[in-house]
Amino acid sequence: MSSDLSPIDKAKFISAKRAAQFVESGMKVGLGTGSTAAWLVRCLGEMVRDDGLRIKGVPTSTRTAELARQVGIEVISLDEARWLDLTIDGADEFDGDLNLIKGGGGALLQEKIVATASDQMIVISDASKEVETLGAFPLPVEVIPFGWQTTRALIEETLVSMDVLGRDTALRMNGAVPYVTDEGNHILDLHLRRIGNARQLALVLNQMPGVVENGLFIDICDRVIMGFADGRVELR
Ligand code: ABF
Repeated sequence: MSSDLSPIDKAKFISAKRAAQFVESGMKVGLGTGSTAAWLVRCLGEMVRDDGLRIKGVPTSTRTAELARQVGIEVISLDEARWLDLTIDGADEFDGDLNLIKGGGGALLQEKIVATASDQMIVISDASKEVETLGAFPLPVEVIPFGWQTTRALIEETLVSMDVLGRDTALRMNGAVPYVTDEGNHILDLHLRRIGNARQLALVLNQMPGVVENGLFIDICDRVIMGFADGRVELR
């Protein structure tokens, strides 16, 4: 790890390095998306190169697939793997029940599919992701392009009856054009500020026609490894 890393990058690296110790040869491993997960992929690549680690990696985005191949990890599809021993991924927020908000990186759909097809999911993060109550981070919701504005209006109507503080929604942009996910969908970011009942909101959102998936990961994460720039880790 180069010494000129920022404190937050050091913290992310420390959490990723500790999580990599849970990976053993022969495992099929879900590889997350985002800057923290990128540190994990690099750590595993080093273990493949220097320690003879033998794993098969299932990426959760095209950019993770590219990085995994670059560092020498054998990449297979989820369907080739069928089931995974372990998925390690980042998060945007986690609460005391280890429920998560994910999707800031735009990969929530593949991340949730891969994480739920795993015996265990470990989240790696710096300390800034730990929250009392989910919601300060805008909740990503993946919607199909067809009728997305109608879907957005339906979501806003539904939010009126939900236990949330904020109700603003925004189409995620990529510069001047709407952001497009690996599956060709759009993302609506819900600025809810505080989510009183994440479990209920996750169910309601996914009942709505036009909604593909939402960034609330309820009862999926088994363990969080939080890293600190001074080298410490805390497990949750
Ligand atoms: C990904 O990692 C996303 O679900 C989440 O939004 C992101 C966190 O990004 P970072 O690790 O760069 O803080 O799993």
